[in-house]
Amino acid sequence: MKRILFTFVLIGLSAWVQAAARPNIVWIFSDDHSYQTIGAYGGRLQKLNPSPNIDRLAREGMRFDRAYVGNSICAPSRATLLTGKHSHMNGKYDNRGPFNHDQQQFQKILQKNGYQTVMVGKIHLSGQMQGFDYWEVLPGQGAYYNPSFVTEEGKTKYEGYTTDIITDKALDWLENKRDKTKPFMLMIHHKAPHRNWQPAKRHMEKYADIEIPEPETLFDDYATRTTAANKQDMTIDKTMRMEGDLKVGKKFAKADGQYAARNEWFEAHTPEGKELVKWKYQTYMKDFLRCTWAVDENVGRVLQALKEQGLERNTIVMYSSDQGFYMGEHGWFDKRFMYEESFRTPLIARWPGKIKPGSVNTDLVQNIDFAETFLELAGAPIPSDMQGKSLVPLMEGKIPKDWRESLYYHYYEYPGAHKVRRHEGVFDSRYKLIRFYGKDVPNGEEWELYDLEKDPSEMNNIHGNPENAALIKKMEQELALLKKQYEVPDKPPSQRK
Ligand SMILES: [Ca+2]
Repeated sequence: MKRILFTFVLIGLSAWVQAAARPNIVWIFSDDHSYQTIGAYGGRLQKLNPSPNIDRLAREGMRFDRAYVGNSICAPSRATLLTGKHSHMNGKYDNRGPFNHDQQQFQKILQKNGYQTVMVGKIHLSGQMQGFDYWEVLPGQGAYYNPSFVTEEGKTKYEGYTTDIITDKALDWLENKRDKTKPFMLMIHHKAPHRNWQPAKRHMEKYADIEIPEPETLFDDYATRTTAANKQDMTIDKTMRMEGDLKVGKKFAKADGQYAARNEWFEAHTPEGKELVKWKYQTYMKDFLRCTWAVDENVGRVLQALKEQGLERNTIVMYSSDQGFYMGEHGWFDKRFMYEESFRTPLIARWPGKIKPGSVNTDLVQNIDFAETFLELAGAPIPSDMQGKSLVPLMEGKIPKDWRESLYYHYYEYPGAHKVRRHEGVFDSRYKLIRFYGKDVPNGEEWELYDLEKDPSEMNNIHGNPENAALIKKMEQELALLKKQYEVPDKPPSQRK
């Protein structure tokens, strides 16, 4: 009996040592959460204290100031997250096409290397997930209230606010269902704050009497830009819907609380022209921030649970979003463009004992890097066909000498929602060269060039200035090099009619 007990203790001990040696990973991923609405990133909204828990993660960990995506739209960004590859390599170009779940994905490799893998929330890739010990995801975009979730067994509906329920499920797994002898990868994917920005009841009155600062570019006239910026369909002015987005109209006339007050005010004042745009901006921003409040509170719940379970020390917690979003900059909402607000995304990581608290990284990182980062954290092999670089050295403050100096970007969903023309481009931390191409682009191709040092808001396209000829040539060469490196096919997939 004693011997059996001794053996059990030994097995338990070795499992414990193994688990302790390799960190757990908690990956919290929201949908469309702009860095402008995260306090740790500073900017015009910081004084509203919009994200106390995410800010705490940044204080205790590292904030990445130059984190970017390769294709600024929901489903392709998620495909890149799982595969560590640009859209042209994983085949998920836009929100419409299928995702091939049979392909290589990092979580399958983690699972083979002894990690428990979990995905809860929004993934926006139809079909059965693979490589997860437990997955429970929202169908498509999912609902804000009383959502259905899909598992291998089918669909089930739950009551409550989706951001809370996603965390409930993740914490239930963490507390009650996991195998405590194994390290884990827990992916908590929020639907919020995606359009149409429906807050939790408890946050409906937040910011009610506050004037949200406007961006300087709210009334951008796109004077120096090419066709794409001039012909898009994503302005607060023309595209944002009164009822569907701003909850003003018949459907909400009999609502209570915030929506009732909003409808009453609107009927009494009926703003027009610029005043209407300003009112829409305020209303949009408040609903958006109310949604991010629930996300932030739920980040706090996860941090608290890790602490209570003694997991804080050996768990790396990362926070990011599938891309950035326009908070009225250039008069827009939505994403898609290679301009900063949608190209860039928040990225924060806390890893006690490894990441120096309060550190800031300014190297160019991209969402192709996430898969390799997870694999290195787990000590798992990294397949040579993944296209990113592990961020672990950056987190440890050991920046490799050959770290990349430019990023490749390519947006494909045209024709499509919001009418953003197809484009690709290169960014080197200072200059950004963008090539719009294809259907509805005059002469099949148009170029833009920005100097982010002199023009951080990207209001001044300098591609037409003759004195920039040498710079343009250099950036074109860099773009060609990146396309070769990432094996971008000469011919992009054909555009739908
Ligand atoms: Ca998104």
